[in-house]
Amino acid sequence: MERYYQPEIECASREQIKAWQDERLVKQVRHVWDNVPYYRKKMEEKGLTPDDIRSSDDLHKLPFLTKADLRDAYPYGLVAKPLKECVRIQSTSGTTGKRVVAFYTQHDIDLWEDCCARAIMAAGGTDEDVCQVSYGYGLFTGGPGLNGGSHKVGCLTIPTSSGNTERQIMFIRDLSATILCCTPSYAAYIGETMKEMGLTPDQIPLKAGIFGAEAWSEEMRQDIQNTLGIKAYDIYGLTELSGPGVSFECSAQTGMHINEDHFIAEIIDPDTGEVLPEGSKGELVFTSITKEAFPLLRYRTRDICMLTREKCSCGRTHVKMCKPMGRSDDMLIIRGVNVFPSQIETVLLNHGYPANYQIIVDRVKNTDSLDVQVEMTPEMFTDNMGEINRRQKELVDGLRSMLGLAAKVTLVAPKSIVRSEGKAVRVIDKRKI
Ligand code: DLL
Repeated sequence: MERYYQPEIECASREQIKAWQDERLVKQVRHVWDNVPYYRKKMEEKGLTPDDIRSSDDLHKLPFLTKADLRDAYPYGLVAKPLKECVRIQSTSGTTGKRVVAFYTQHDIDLWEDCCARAIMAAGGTDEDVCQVSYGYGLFTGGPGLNGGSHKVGCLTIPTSSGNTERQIMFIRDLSATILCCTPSYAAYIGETMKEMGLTPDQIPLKAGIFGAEAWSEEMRQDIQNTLGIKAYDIYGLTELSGPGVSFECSAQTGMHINEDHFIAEIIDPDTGEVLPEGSKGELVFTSITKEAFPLLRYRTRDICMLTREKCSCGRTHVKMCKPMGRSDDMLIIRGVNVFPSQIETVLLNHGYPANYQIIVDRVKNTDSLDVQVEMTPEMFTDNMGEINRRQKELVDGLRSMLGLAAKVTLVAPKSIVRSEGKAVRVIDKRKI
């Protein structure tokens, strides 16, 4: 039996959804115009005033927002409520330049948690369930979002956060966790560890998993489902728009319903910015129509995706997005952490290395690995292993503080990294996703 957290919204008629979007967009544009000088200027540059936006049909007239805007406006330039009314920030990984800091009022948190509650109930969750949240807690949105959703559903919530896999397994077994929330790669790792411990799927009380924050394939879904003996559901979101729960999978497991009463989705051509017809593959753009503190209009996610309004067997009427099929920028997601190659380059250059390096990403035993190979300058070059180890460790520490991630660093001899005649190939991503 399909379960809904807010059936009257999740299964509303298309006309009703459009009416909500029309009304909320008009109100949101006015709110942003009145309270965010940064966006007002962008609208003025296009010759727009709030009167030009009369319904969601006018959305295409509005300017886009990008990560570069978030950077320019960092930290408060896009905040639309007095800080006194904001109660929380969440943030992506990375240092100031690339860091996204999103602000929330209590109302924003409430709606975000509703979205996560919808995802948990779509995965079959009820107040009888024990939900273990093994996404990271803290600045990352995964832990806090699913934690809030789990409370709203009334599940007994186990906030383990990520890491300490044996303890995760102990709690799953001792407290009979029925729902697991974490990244798909961590779910696979937990599954693998259970297998090594000699546990079979029928000895594991879990029945469902809600996995997202990174790309994962259908093959990986099958693998996790078989090892843990569960149904594995996808969940999507980004910090800029609140976090997990922008969209989520239902029992059909054929794409994620976007919470259209809170977000309007568009697909655009990433090169021209032109809005593409339904069913086309392009860059996903979102407008948040209910957020108070950090309302983003036409935010370019850089995720490449497709939308479909085909009728879904679950009864929900909200548009579905497919699994993101890649990105239109160079961002890598490694163990759930967003990494830009330029951040790695900054660390290398700050330590006196040349820009001759290669970043090799792989997935070994379901865990992502990051290997950075860097050329030494002729002056640095030495066969003293102690000195090389010291230098490597210095870079590992530098990368850890920049990215919040453990990387392996290998120093190589001058001129040993192949030079390219065109664009340098800086990143080799060997993961098969
Ligand atoms: O990853 C929020 C989240 C937490 C989603 C927990 C789901 C579960 P960010 O760290 O800001 O937020 O990263 C956002 O991650 O633009 C996508 O490229 C990628 N992403 C998120 N969910 C999925 C998914 C969180 N289900 C960026 N499949 C997004 C593929 C995903 N990629």
